[in-house]
Amino acid sequence: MSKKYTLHYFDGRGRGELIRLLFAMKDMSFEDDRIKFEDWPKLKARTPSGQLPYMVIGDKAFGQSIALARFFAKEFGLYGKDNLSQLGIDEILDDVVDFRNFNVKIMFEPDAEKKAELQKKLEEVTGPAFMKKMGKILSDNKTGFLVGNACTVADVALFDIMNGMAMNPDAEKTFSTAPNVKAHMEKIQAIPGIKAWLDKRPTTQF
Ligand SMILES: N[C@@H](CCC(=O)N[C@@H](CS)C(=O)NCC(=O)O)C(=O)O
Repeated sequence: MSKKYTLHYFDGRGRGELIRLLFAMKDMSFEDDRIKFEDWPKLKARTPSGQLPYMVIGDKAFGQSIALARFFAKEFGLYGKDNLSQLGIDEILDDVVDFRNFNVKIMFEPDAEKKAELQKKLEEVTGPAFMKKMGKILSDNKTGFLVGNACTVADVALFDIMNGMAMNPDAEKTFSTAPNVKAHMEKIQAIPGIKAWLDKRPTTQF
């Protein structure tokens, strides 16, 4: 890991934060390029998939946040010990992506009526199902981590989305349904590298 790393993302946590958290956890340095919305149209065509985040590693650019997170998890020893552990980790990464996509869909829904319907579904179905599944994985695994007996990229990904959720006004209600998911969030945020990043990262809207 002696190459230069530059993460290009908007000035927000969003789909870029998991990568930042992995670097922070391992106290690794990277350049954190935060692109302004007004500059995005002219930069879009120059990115690997016309979307952010992407990352330049050495002299090569790569897109897709989860592919990048998985790569750094492997580099940093945060991707489990065997294929079965990695399957468990990948399942959780996909669950987190699905849950994030549902939230993003609500955020960008222009029709007020459809937006309210989706919000109701989030509160009554999708959110509780996600919390229930994560809570069950944690209670079945019994180590305080999602997979195996050490922190993996799955724990950091769940932490990232829960940390965002904790900023919502109704967070306590959400966490009351899965206290072990809240305890997990608190455990991951106390990891020294993560805590140091949370204390110094810029405050952003998303
Ligand atoms: N699957 C992609 C999705 C990337 C994505 O949706 N990026 C959004 C920001 S979070 C974006 O670039 N939006 C601007 C655009 O599409 O022009 C990933 O995980 O990297």
